[in-house]
Amino acid sequence: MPSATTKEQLQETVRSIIGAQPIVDMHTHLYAPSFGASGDGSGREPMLLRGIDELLAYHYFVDEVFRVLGRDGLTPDRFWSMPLSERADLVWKTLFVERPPTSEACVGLIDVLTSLGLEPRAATLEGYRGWFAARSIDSHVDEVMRIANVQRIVMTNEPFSDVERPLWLEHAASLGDPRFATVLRVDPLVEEWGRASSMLRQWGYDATASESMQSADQVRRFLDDWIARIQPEYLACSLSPGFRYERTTEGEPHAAVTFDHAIIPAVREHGLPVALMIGAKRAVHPAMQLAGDGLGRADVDQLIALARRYPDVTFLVTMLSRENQHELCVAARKFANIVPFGCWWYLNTASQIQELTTLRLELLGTSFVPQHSDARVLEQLIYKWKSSRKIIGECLADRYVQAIDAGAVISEADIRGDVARLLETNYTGLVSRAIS
Ligand code: HDL
Ligand code: ZN
Repeated sequence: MPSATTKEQLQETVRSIIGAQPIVDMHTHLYAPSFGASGDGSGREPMLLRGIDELLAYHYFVDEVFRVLGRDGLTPDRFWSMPLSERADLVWKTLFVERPPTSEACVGLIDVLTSLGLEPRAATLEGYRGWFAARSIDSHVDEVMRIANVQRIVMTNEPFSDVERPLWLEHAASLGDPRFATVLRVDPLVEEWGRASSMLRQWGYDATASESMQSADQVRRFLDDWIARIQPEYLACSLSPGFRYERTTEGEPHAAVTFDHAIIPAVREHGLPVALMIGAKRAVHPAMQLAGDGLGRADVDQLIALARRYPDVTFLVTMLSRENQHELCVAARKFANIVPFGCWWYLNTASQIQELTTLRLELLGTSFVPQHSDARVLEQLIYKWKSSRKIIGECLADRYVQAIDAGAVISEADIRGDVARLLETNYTGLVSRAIS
């Protein structure tokens, strides 16, 4: 067993190396300021959310404020009838003034405030509002990325969004920002074909409501058009727990037609990975809006069927159910084109990041992407990455202690190589073709 000092020295070395490693954050809901930002005075609906009101309006806090007030008269209708500032005031009072922060999101917000040099226990939000309002957007983005040590923010770009689509159709040339990368997110094509086919027809793609091969050709044309328009690093699709790719007794699932005859041919031609985000049960409580999504355990055999059929396509995969994680790791051991990524959403908590990262290191070595922030509000990058770096570093150091105990010799260069793989090149190596 390495001596205590060796173990402490090793942990400190990992902490220092992982802290210095610039992050490529491969999945966020952040946008370049050119898309329109909170408080930019444009009057447009902001895409880049920032500042104290948006931080407190985060849908994680919606769930949590209803945990406290939901049985004492607060209803979704009443909550959503409030303006943003009133919702933020209610969250602050309920979750931060009347009780200490304990949840992941609450502790994270405190970390954001203190990391920005702000006193974390003000009675009201006025002081914070003034501070954020005084920050110029572009330099604030730079400052937050510097504090979080994030070198590139990968967006989630949605052609089926009525807010985002017009920006691309009318202002594509002005949207580019070297700090941000694009992703083509196409959930409706696979899981909401009725809505998707109707929108496709409005846009001039001859897609019929029935899930026919002819529609697949039109979906392929749609994908080619948007890949050319936004130059994505990968194509992404979130899938419900009931996602089926394999043929059933009722015939071939729609998802199979769309994957086999549109999505896979498109990503093959453009050299893109596909990110599958599996297990979100949308709108289990619709009145909660974005806070209304739940989760369910998915069938990993459906993913395996895709990976087995398309060994030349890389599937970046994150699953939302904790119960799917071990199966996903074993599937990734069988199929090198399955690359697990991130501790997604309800798994992005200290205990789950620790459990998932240890499981993945034990079964996959360093051949996965341990984390993405999923940040929706700019300043969340600070707490999400500070927490994840700490835990991923601790898990990695524990593996090194086991290896040294077995007789391995591990150098600083070895550690730097592993950390760069985990936090940068395992992802950038997959998308380099897309961004060359
Ligand atoms: O579908 C997704 O990309 C999820 O991350 C959802 O956006 C979810 O609402 C979320 O923000 N999770 O962190
Ligand atoms: Zn997300």
